[in-house]
Amino acid sequence: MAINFDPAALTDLTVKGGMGSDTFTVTDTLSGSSQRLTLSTGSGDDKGFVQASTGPLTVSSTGGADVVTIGNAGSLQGIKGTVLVQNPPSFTDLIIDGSADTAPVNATMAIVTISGVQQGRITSLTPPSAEIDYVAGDLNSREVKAGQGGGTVTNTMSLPGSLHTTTLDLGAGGYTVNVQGTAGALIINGGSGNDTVKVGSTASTLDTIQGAVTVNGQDGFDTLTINDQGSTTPHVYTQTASTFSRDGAATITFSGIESLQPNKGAVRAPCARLRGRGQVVPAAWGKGAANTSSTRRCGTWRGWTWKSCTRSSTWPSAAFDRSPSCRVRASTTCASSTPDSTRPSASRYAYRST
Ligand SMILES: [Ca+2]
Ligand SMILES: [Ca+2]
Repeated sequence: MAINFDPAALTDLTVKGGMGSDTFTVTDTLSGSSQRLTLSTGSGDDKGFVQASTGPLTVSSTGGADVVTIGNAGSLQGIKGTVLVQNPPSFTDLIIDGSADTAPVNATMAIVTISGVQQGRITSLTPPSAEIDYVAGDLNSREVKAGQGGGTVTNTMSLPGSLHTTTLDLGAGGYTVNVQGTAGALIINGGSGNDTVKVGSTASTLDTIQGAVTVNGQDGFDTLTINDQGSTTPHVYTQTASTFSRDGAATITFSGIESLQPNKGAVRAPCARLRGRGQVVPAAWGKGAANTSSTRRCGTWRGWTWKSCTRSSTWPSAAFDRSPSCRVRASTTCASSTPDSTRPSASRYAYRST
């Protein structure tokens, strides 16, 4: 049964769904800039389709694993009023589908803090009068399908949380994607266009890349540029045929890339074992009693910062983190910061500090 009303007579309008798993389609909203339409989907696992908005729209939920799709047959041009998606008790999968739009875009996907709440904000995929906003902690995932006109998409931050993935599908358009920061996983599917993906902060470091980044270039000629040349702290870099990683930053995984351009900052050599496996222990260290866990020593020698360990032959030992960063664990206490003349009776490990 239809409920008819005069939109001009309403200050705002709230529609509350029931407990079942329902489907809601919003073909338009109220038209005043302060006339908010609020759709609360109820506690079921609901589906919401937002095809158009003229005034502000909130799609909320009282629970359930909802899926909210914004777009009308792949176009976001009908979204002229800002849409806010939230689901305080649970999580929503948000799909933003502009795959059929043909105009070039210069879009930004950001996460901003408003009154202490992390809120996502996507601008310029829609007409300029609208944003697509969401409460970051209320989303299970977000998927953005960009249009065929190409352009630029800047991702200043992705959803927080290791399980909360952001997927950006570039489709047929040729795009430049700037990945300036990630908190959770970000997957970029390049589609058939010729795409350029640049990973790194505005200061050209990977410090802000804390969620795994996956770049699938797919078809076309795709370029992946990794910018860490702004890093002044020496780092350990590891590159394989499909990954690039740096200590203190999340791994970048790639496929279908025709041009890979990694720009490294100051480089530090990875861990090395000074004794055993053919490594030479400096004679200056002399002979002495075995180190024990309570007498770990630290020192420097020829540009290496080293740490002596217990007699244990285990490597890695509890004192060391054998990751490429080779950080000495905080729980390890140095008995001395001066060169140690004690003979390393068992194992002595080091990393080159510069
Ligand atoms: Ca719901
Ligand atoms: Ca591509």
